[in-house]
This record gives sequence, C-alpha cells and structure tokens, in this order.
Amino acid sequence: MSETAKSDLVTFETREGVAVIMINNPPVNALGADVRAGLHAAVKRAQDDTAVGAIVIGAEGRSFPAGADVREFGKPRATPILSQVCDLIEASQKPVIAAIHGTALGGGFEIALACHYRIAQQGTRLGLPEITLGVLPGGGGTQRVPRITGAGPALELMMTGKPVTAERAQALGLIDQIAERNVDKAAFATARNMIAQGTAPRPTRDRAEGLGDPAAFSDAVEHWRAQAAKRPVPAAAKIVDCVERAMLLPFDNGIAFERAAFDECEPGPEATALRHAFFAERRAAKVPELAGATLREVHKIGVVGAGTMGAGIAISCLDAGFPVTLIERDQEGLDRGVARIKTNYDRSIAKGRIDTATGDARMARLTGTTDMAQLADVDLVIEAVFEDEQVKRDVFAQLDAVMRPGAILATNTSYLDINALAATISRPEDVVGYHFFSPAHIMKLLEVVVGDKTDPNVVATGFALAKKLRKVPVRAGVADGFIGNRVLAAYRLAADFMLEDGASPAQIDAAMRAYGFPVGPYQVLDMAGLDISWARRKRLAATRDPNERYVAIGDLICEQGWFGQKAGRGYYVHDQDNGPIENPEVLDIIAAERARKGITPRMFSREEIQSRCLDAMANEGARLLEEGVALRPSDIDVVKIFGYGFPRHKGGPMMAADQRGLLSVMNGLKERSAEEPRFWAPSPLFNELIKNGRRFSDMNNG
Ligand code: 3H9
Repeated sequence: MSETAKSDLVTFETREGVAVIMINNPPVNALGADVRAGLHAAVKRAQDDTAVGAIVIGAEGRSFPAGADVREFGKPRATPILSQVCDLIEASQKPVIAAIHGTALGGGFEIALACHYRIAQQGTRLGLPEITLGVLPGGGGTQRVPRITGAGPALELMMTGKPVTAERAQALGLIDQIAERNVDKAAFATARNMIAQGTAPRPTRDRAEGLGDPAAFSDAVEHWRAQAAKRPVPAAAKIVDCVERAMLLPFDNGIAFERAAFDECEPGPEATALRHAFFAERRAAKVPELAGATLREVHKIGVVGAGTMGAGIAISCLDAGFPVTLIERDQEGLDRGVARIKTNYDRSIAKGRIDTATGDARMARLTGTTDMAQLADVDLVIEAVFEDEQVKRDVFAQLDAVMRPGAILATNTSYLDINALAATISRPEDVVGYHFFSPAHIMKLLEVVVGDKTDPNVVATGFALAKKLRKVPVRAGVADGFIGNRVLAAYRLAADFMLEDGASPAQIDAAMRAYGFPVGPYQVLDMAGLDISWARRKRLAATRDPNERYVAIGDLICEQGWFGQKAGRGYYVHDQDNGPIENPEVLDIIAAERARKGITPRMFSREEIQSRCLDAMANEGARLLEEGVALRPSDIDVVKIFGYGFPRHKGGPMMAADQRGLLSVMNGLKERSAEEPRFWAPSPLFNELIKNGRRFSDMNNG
C-alpha cells in the first residue's frame, strides 16, 4: 500500500513496511520552518503507524539538506526547531536510516547523525560548515559527532568547516555504508532487512566509542582551544566548549549547552556579517544583463602578455579545461611565461595537489606563440599587457585585425578607461574588462567591467565564464580603478593623511591588522611594488586639482628607488634574516614633509586610525553607488573581501558602515571635512538613507 502526504516539501510513502520520507525543497533542500514541520510530522506519523517497521529519510534533487535555511537566521525561529526534529528522529522506536547524497552539510548532516544508520552515495560530501557563518552546529552536532569520533576529528570538522568525503566519513564511523549506485534503493533494502531481522534502533546519544580515551579527548580540546583563541569569530571558542561538554555532561545537558551557545552567536555582529558575505557572493552573480541573454560560445581562449598576470590568467583558463594560446612580443618573454606556467604545475604536482597526468594535460592545452595571427580562431582574448594606454591600444588594433567576428576582446586593465579603448577599434560592443587579481590563478575575485557599448551578451558570457574559472565575478562600471581600486585609493589616502599628520606606517598597519586585515596598507604597498601606484599618480598629476591635499611621501620614497619588497626597501626594510622592520629613512622623509608643510604631528589611537580608514572606504563606496559604477552595496563588499583582504567577519566596508551606524559614519566624515573638504565630504547617499531610516543593506535587494 502506498500513499503520499499533502506537504510538497516532505513526502511520505509506505512500501513493504518501510516509511520512506523524502525532503523536497530545491535547490539545496534547506531545512526551513515548513521542511522541519513536515519532517517532524512525517516521522511522528511513521511512529504511530503500526504497519511501519523502519523508516528511511532521504532527499529529492541534487542533495541531502545542505543545512538550516540561513535566510531564517537572525529572526525568531518557528518550532519545531532543528534539535527537536533531531530528538524525535533519534527517539524513534523503529530504526531510522538516512539515505544521503550530494552535500549533507550543517543541519542536514545533523539530521543524518540523529538517524540510527547512515548510508551515503559514493561522491557525497559531508560537513559542519557552521563556523563559516559565525555559528556552531545547533542541531546536536557538537554532542553527537564526538560520541562517535572522539574530540579530535569532531573538532577538525567543526573548526575548519571543510566537508569530508563519504570514504573519510566512513573511516571516522560517521557513515555506516557507501552505496555505489542508488542510495535510496540501498537504504530501502537495508530497512527491509532490519525489519526482517528485528534490528533495534541505535541512538547516537547512547554511543560512547568516541569517549573511551578521556586523556586524548581533553588533549584535542586543549589543542583546539588554543587555535580558537586566535580566531576572530566567537563561535570558534564556543564550539570547543560544546565539544568538551560532550564528555563532561549528560547528553540532554550538552544539547542545552549547545543551544545556548548557538543562540548567543547567531545574532552577533560576526555571524551577521558572515551571513551577509555568503549571500552577497551569490547576489553579485545576478546582473541585469543575464535576463534574456544569449551566451557567446567560448571554447578556446587567447591570452596576450605572458608576465605574472598573463601567466596567472592562462593557468586559470587551463585549469578550467580551456585550450589557451599565449602570446608574447618576443620569444624570450614567451619562454619565460611558459616556464612560469610549467613551474606552477610542477609545484602543484610536487605538493600532491594534482597528479602528473593532470599537469601534463594542462600543459598540453597551452600553445605559446609570438604570432598574433594565431588568435584568428579563438573565441575570447584576455589582454594582460603592460598597464599603458598606448601599449593597450596597439594590442587592441592588432586583435581587431586578426580576431574573428563575434569573438570577445577582454582587457585586464586595473584602471584605464575601457570606453576610450573600445572606441579605438571597429567593434566596441565586443570589448569588456576582466580585472583579475594577482596571483590570478588563486585570487577569486573577477571584476567584469562593462563599457557603454558592451553587448549585454558579452557581459553575460563573462559571468558564465567566471563560474567556469571558479571566480567570484562582480559587475563594475567604467571608472578610474573600477570598484576595488577606487575604494583602495580612498583607503590609502586616508592612511596617507594620517601619516603626514603624525602616525607611522607601522602604526597604521598594526591598527588595520588589529581590525582583521591580514596585512596593513603599507605592507601591501611594499608587497605589490610602490612603483605601480607611483605610475598612476604620475598619470593623474596633470588633471589633479592643485587645491587638493597631496601627500608626496610615496613619491619621495620611490625617488630613492625604494620600490618595496622587490627592491629590499620600501616603507619597511626587508631583511632576509630578521623580517621586515620599519624603514628609519622613511620616517625621516615623513618628518621632513611634516616640517615642510608646517604640520605639528599628533597622536592617533588605533580606533581613530581604523575609523578614518573605514569611513573613507564606505564614503567612496557610496560615491560608486551614486555614480552607478557598483550595482549594489553588497557588490562592493564582495570586491573588498575577495580581492583586498577585507575581513570577511566584518562583512565588507558597506556592511561594516551599517553595523557602525550610518549616522555615526556620516558625522565622522563631516567632522573631518574641514581638513580636506572634497575627500571627506559625505556622499549625499548617507543623508538620503538616514532620513528614510534605511541602511546600505536595504539597497541590496535584487
Ligand atoms: C546550519 O545548518 C546551522 C545548524 O547547525 C543549526 C540550526 C539551528 N540556506 O551556493 P549555490 C541557496 S548553518 C538558504 O549557488 P552551489 C543559495 O543562496 C548552514 N539558502 O549553489 C542559492 O540561492 P540563489 C550550514 C541556501 O551548487 C542557492 O541555494 N550549511 C543555503 O554552488 C544555490 O546555492 C552551509 O553553510 C542555505 N543553507 O553550492 C551550506 N545554501 O540561487 C551553505 C544554499 O537564490 N551552502 N542556499 O542565489 C553551500 O555551501 C552551497 O550552497 C552548496 C551548493 C555547497 C550547498
């Protein structure tokens, strides 16, 4: 006899004494309120049905639930909450079998852990990534996993947030069986066997194999407690505390402890910012050009310029399976570029990241040449030559002459005017900016820069290609520096003003590291090479307003030939043995500049350094929104998080401004307006939002 329940999200069917409960909530079967209610009701129904001898819980579509529905976080949660559903499943008097496929993550994995037996389809990945969202497993994961695996593997799962393979999960005891083919069929067969053999339920709460070695358990706890102390997200320490309680407390008390810890983390600023970052990344991929777009075919890619950027871009394309034609002006430069790519693959092979056959196959897809005519049959060229307008124009003229009609011409410029460049060739509609970040095969961000004439299909193709390259694409309009470098320039200027007014480079760097950046702005300059921003300042010198405050310290350092790390000297002296130390001669240059301008140096607190830098970034972001260069505030956040080291747990500069309060940010900007009116003048967007009781996050819809 077979019947199907009313709920669409959770279906119930009985077959040969087995209740088959299927979750059906595309795309990832997130465990929202209705799914939880449906699951709870279905399990209860199976309990009450005397014809049912065993229960299978599985999921339709691409995956077993990938977690709680994160959209419900930060709001009051409807009952039954996840741990209630898990408790009901675990308390079942009939054996419950989880049939798992896809990515069983977070609450999804916790549902499986509450079942009595777990069968995973080959290829399944299982994990507890809650920490990446600033929370902890709140459906009993912190109590059930250690009971099976001990504290070490449990904490590794929860503290790294990285999913493991079904094989690894089986080795840890978290999975009982791997199904090579159809997991639902395998689970059904197991359920029938269990009924036939009268197999008893096996509640995870009663398992203790992971608790057998208290000394090892507490060693692992202490190890991870020390790690947690270095993490900026409070959930890290809470996870360790919860896992420790699995050993110390009865199960129900451990669950209560976990719940309290979860409830404390969930509304916190870090968790709020991390959730924002999660959705911001996905939202950035939604751009107006996608509607009704016909994607252009991209099968073969050309990369012009075999320097660091070009080689990195080529690797990215080769990794994604594309044949790549790499072009350089002369054979020597080409050989260097090809060698760079080969070294990258040799290193990946040596480190075991890829096998030799994969490395060889990727190299085999690479064709190096100095002959532009070889680009006649490619579908897309990414130009990554020297950042000089005339050089780029020359390359574009050559590309225009050889490329087939309908092929895409992408430029990897970081600052130059794409409209002006496009206007120099016969097909401006095929021109787009792909702004990669160095090292291009590692950094996730890709700014897709849309010119006035760029065909929407070319933009849409850029977004589709970014996905294949495993990049995080963000749409940007044409502006000097697009989104990322415009905000960076404001950040650096705010820092430079402080440098001249009394702070030191090391002090500013330390303050921004304390905020959460991996390195401070002057460390970044030393790493990237001071000559790059110097060239830009020289380029802009002719159009600079003479009344603007100009800090010449960077120029004076460059005039000494101190271009940073590569020159052994920049803001820091890069000593091989002792690491970087502050460059005393730079401090002399700064002191001389202060004296020349008649500035009496003053103290800056860490908080003031941070708030000046953050306010400047948010203000520049607001200007980019006004100018239409950025589509939405969260896109700016994505750019800064993925391309510029902005701490993810602060959510990006626009989210951080929301959290600090827009009124307070605007007042801070106004207070400083007397110092440098143009730079510090608050964007009118602040006033507009504040007077309507809105925040940047209210502009993120769509
Ligand atoms: C948790 O479980 C807490 C519990 O312990 C305790 C609770 C009390 N919720 O990424 P994609 C959406 S915390 C809501 O593009 P993919 C996503 O926004 C949770 N929505 O696909 C997107 O929507 P749209 C622990 C979610 O194939 C669509 O699904 N779990 C959720 O590249 C497709 O997503 C996690 O942290 C969610 N949980 O990757 C897992 N997940 O189309 C988070 C996805 O409107 N999720 N969406 O833009 C992931 O890591 C990836 O989505 C996954 C698929 C690997 C599953």
